[in-house]
Amino acid sequence: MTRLRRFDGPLTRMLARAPGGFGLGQVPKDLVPERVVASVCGFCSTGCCLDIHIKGERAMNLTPTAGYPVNDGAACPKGWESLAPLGAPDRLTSPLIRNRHGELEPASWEQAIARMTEGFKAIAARHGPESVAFLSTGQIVTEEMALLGALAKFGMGMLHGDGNTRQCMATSVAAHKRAFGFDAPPYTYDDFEYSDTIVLIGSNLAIAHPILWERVSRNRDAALVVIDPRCTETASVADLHLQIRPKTDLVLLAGVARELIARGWVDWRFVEAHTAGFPELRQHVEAFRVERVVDETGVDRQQFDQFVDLFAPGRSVSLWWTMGVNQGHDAVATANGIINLALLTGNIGRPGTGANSITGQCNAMGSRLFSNTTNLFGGRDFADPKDRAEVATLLDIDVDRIPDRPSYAYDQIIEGIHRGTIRGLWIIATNSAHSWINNSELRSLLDRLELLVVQDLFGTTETVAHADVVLAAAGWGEKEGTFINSERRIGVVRRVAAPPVDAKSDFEIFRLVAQAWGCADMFREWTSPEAVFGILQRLSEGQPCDFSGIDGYAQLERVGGIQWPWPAERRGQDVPRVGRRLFGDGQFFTPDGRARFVVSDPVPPPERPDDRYPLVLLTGRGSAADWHTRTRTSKSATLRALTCREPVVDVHPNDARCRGIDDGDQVRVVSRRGVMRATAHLTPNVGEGQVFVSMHHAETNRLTFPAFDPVSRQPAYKYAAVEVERLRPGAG
Ligand SMILES: Nc1nc2c(c(=O)[nH]1)N[C@H]1C(S)=C(S)[C@@H](COP(=O)(O)OP(=O)(O)OC[C@H]3O[C@@H](n4cnc5c(=O)[nH]c(N)nc54)[C@H](O)[C@@H]3O)O[C@H]1N2
Ligand SMILES: Nc1nc2c(c(=O)[nH]1)N[C@H]1C(S)=C(S)[C@@H](COP(=O)(O)OP(=O)(O)OC[C@H]3O[C@@H](n4cnc5c(=O)[nH]c(N)nc54)[C@H](O)[C@@H]3O)O[C@H]1N2
Ligand code: SF4
Ligand SMILES: [Mo]
Repeated sequence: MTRLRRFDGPLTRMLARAPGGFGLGQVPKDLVPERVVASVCGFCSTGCCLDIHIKGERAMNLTPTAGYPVNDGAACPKGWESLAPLGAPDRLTSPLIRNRHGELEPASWEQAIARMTEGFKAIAARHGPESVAFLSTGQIVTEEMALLGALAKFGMGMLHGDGNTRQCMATSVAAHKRAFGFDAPPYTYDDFEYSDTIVLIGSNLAIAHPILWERVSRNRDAALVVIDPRCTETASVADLHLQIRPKTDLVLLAGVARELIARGWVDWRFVEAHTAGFPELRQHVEAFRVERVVDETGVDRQQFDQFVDLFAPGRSVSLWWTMGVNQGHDAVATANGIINLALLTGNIGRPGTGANSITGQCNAMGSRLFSNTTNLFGGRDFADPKDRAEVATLLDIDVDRIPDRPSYAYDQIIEGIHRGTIRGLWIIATNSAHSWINNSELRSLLDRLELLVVQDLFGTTETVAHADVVLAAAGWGEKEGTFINSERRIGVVRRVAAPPVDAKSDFEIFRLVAQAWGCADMFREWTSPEAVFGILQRLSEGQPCDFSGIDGYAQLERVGGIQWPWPAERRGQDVPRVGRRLFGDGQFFTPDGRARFVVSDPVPPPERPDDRYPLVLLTGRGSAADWHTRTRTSKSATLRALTCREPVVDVHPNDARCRGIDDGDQVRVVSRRGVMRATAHLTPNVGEGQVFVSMHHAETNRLTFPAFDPVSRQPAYKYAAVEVERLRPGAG
């Protein structure tokens, strides 16, 4: 197999050394930067690096960093437009407090923080420590989320805090822990280029991770399989597209496992030496005969056989999954079904292999390890007395300050508001009123809170509209710290611009809150992001994610980020240019070192199509230029020009015909929970009986059905029963 261009070729090295990046020879003189600062992108988890061009105090422009191991001089439209949101007119320039007339009005930091801390203290005094909670994010630097997690839980005594990572990665976390013993994505991006077979499951990589998609494109020899109910941008160029019925992946995966066992394509040496649970797997998959798979998934027999052929012994197979798997009612079982295939065929720990969950937000990986929400710092367990004692010693705090049980999950926090047990909520860097499932209900619950504090960059978000106190935050580019990307690479984010007048970094805000709460002494060592990085290194020591050998931000910057693990014994060693993967030695993080096969029977979705709501609603990313609730990407004229501003619903032509709907008609998409207006787009890219709406419209989550995976409690955004109706001209 020919290998395509690697990242450390001479051309790349030359470009990396060119002053201020590449191509500057053609740049007009007044735009030539005085200095260039490299900083990891603040949108997706790919973790590209961008060279920001600075003149005087102004960040003028950027070029993607040549030679950076992740993106080597490339960026997607969002990366290129990273600076646009910073100067947006709706940036918050000071905190706001809701006045007696119900209006948000500017306030000083002293007033806003006092209103928040006094309010939360009063609620906790009346209703106990469980009555105040926080919701955080995968979009601030690790140092900030760690400070927040320590402050809220150890300083302010909160028991419940979760984050938007629950909407995104909770399923992968649970599946990794069950199979590998730790939340450890095993791969390096290089594996895309080394694979003979690349399988993308519920991932629209071309849209959601364009720079990883580039990696796939470089591997021209691999067979690309896409498993998605829609013919996405990604699926349309696959060698094999399994256009599966939504939420039947588990049946397909079990059927493939059965067939592999029947063909004798099991890697016995690997299974015997490094796994546990094979007999249970074999027995379980017996029920998934190919006839059943064909019948339930809608994949035809020939395609099924072609798929299994691509697992032939000797081929390096990598299996990659994203939200089409994670956001389901039966998601963890499905993710473990994927891991089972990799283990069964020994496709893990070697180049071009792996059961590889691709992360979403720029720092979802940081939040999984260090937000101190469902896991205690460093992937530890709140319920384990040994783990609590360790963290107490490492942080020099009283062990009784550490809660002895994990937090409520996001949906349980919302449920707590409903029951009246949660009365104060602090939301940081997530726009729940848009992104949460079935959000009409959530919006009314936010109004029921005694005190809602929202910390954001903008005064115009759907969530800020419900706040009693708004804290004006500095954003990406205006502060520093580190992110961890999907391949476990820790990279540095730099301050390249000043925040608006009176906005403060989340780090500074958390320190002000600590001061006002009266627990600042606990954080005397947490003086700057880099000081906190040192604390996190200490917390990581001896854990699978150990990065205690990193020599500060300077080394990260010099070598293009470092993947964990990088323990103390590697301090001072050269960091290899090639990516590192886990499990090459067949040792997993379970007590006996063996990976686990995990099996369970598929469960049908809790809401099924019926006569009134006969169509299945799928939701997801709409374009490479839109980011989530668009608070940032809508601020760039370039990105706006690349996207659909108004909601569009993709409808199969056969479903449209029988409803009298033409392409471009105005329609209503209706579910049991809400209604949304949209323009109909007729396309066979959605399956018959299914429709698709992007998540970037605030109305989308009026429709979604609030089902949750029972293990990960991740919302099932990708299955709800709806109907689409043509609107008569003039009708509302
Ligand atoms: N441009 C852009 N990029 C982003 C983001 C963004 O907002 N905009 N967000 C980032 C974040 S946080 C995340 S989590 C990732 C998400 O990245 P992806 O998961 O790739 O994106 P989605 O579009 O949510 O879902 C992927 C696919 O799952 C399919 N799907 C739905 N149901 C099923 C099913 O039952 N089985 C299978 N096999 N597939 C199914 C959908 O049709 C969809 O094409 O993207 C990241 N990158
Ligand atoms: N229907 C449907 N819904 C979905 C999904 C889906 O596929 N379908 N996907 C889900 C997924 S995977 C995700 S990750 C979520 C994302 O959902 P959200 O997290 O709600 O989406 P964002 O728009 O990224 O919101 C981030 C907020 O933080 C603010 N912000 C940005 N940077 C900073 C900062 O540095 N500090 C502070 N304080 N604020 C900042 C932004 O202005 C914005 O308001 O949506 C989920 N919702
Ligand atoms: S692929 Fe992700 S990390 Fe890279 S430039 Fe685009 S948004 Fe940023
Ligand atoms: Mo996400």
